[in-house]
Amino acid sequence: MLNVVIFGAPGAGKGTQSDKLVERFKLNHISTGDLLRKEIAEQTELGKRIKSIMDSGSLVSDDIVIEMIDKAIANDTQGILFDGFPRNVAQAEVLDKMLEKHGRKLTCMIQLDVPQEELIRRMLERAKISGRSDDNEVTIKNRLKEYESKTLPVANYYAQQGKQIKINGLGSVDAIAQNIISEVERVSK
Ligand code: B4P
Repeated sequence: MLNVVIFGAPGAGKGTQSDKLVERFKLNHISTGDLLRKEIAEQTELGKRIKSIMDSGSLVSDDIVIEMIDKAIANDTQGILFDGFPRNVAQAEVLDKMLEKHGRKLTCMIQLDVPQEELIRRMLERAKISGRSDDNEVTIKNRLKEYESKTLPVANYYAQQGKQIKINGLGSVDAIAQNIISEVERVSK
């Protein structure tokens, strides 16, 4: 069973490429960003607590996100694509333990590489249609800072395990998807 992490800076195209991978490999798509936005939209108690954190561009606390992921793994029967998780090394360590508890292990981590100017351009472009309150210049700067300091070390964590696969995230969505699909097919043989 495939268990893949898609990794990259905010705006790198994780959500966009996830749609392609899910279609190709029939995976369960677990996006922590989407799960958190759903809580906010439904105005749950949790949603009220996390809205201001997400609007500031900071990461939501590990406990909240980890509980969501644990439930998702327990309910899955088809393989999982983790999108936007893990976001720091502590989450990466917990993910390994959770997968082990369910008799699984990570297949690979796909890292989308996109230069910072392009990330900012994409998120400001998305802001025009997404209505996402975290797609504005001030929040984007903080999200990128959070990424550099807390999330980027996760890449090294997977490199040390030999699980990291770097993909150029510039170019057409379909060409990038094809590169990712070839790599996932190669490592899952
Ligand atoms: P996320 O929802 O994960 O969002 P993201 O990183 O901004 O976007 P993504 O990389 O998926 O980009 P997309 O495909 O949309 O996180 C939001 C917030 O949730 C975080 O800031 C944090 O507060 C919280 N959070 C989430 N997970 C967490 C965790 N584990 N722990 C703690 N907090 C957590 O692409 C961006 C744009 O680029 C789109 O408009 C797309 O159309 C465009 N695009 C994509 N590919 C392109 C290409 N090849 N060329 C040109 N444009 C492209």
